[in-house]
Amino acid sequence: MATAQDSYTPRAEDKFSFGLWTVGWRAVDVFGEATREPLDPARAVHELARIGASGVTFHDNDLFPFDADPEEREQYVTHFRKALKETGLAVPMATTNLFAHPVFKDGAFTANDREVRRFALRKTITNIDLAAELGARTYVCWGGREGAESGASKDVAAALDRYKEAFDVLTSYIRDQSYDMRLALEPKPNEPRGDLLLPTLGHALAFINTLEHSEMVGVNPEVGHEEMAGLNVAHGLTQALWHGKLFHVDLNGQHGPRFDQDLRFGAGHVRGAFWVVDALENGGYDGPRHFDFKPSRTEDDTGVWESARACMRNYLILREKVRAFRNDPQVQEALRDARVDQLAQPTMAAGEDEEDLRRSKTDTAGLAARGMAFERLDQLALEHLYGVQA
Ligand code: GLT
Ligand code: MN
Ligand code: MN
Repeated sequence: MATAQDSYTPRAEDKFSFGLWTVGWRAVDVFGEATREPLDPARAVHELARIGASGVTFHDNDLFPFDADPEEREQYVTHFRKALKETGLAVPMATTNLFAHPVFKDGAFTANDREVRRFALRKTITNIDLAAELGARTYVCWGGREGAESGASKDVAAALDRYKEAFDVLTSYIRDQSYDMRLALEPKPNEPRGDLLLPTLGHALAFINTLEHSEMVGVNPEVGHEEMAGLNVAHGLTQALWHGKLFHVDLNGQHGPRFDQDLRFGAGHVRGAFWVVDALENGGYDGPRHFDFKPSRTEDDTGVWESARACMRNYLILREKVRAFRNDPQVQEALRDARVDQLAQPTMAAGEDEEDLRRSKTDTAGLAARGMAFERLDQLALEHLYGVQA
């Protein structure tokens, strides 16, 4: 991997950010112990700045332990604040850990036990205050423990009522405090629960419509989570943008429907990653390019920073390829041959009504016989990706 400055060197305007929990992952998995030492958040901030990121994100308990008292908490936060000041790194987003502590074993906002739900809301509100103080404008809510393993154990309709109640409480709190902040729901189909609530972007978008301040709530799609559900991420991102709901994004890599791999961005489904970058770059998204990945368990500290750097590098490589694809005259011709431009045209002509439509004729045999020329168009995309078209 090139370490010298080249055209894949990140810049501030690329808006790359990383979660503290990503580079700080100690690689504890279901079968094995940690392979790496704990990472001091202040050191993470310095290293991220060194490799060219411009933002860092956190869960409350990435910064201070679950049981820290207010004084201890302040010490940890002060240490972090100092690193932010020294490096100029921003905090574009923050989130709450509502999944690690055993109290959340049956969920947080949708736990059957009311006391757990009240605690989860209190924990979130407390961290929203810190997020606002550090300048975060997006607050992510990943419902990792909101779900079930068995049928009767969760009254799903009641759980959705409580989920809605939680978002209504949080948005009204943010409004009351006049924080410049929006919430972003992160869907995931399963893991750690057998089945999670709001499993896909579509479920989340429909749910958001029911909220009291739905304009303050959008989505934070994660590449791997959508691919775990066998879905097309670029399509999902584009639909979220179409609804004006793409508030944030978690970029990483995944190989189809299996456990959540959280590979570095660009590893995993490479062809999907090409279209993810196209969807973001050409679909009007201007938020952070946030990486939510786990450096492989095989890696030491050096490997952690190599894989973090590679997330950004792969994004920039793919961005260059996407631009070349879109600017290629052969591609523009192939797009016309594939009649992609025609889709922008409304199906009904101006002033036309259903009677006019009924009277109009269609050459079904001619249309049926005509190929769509999609294969040539897709081959051009692949050739750009494979590096044989410049
Ligand atoms: C956790 C999860 C991620 C979420 C994070 C935010 S935490 O690591 O796997 O997908 O984005 O809570
Ligand atoms: Mn994520
Ligand atoms: Mn994930």
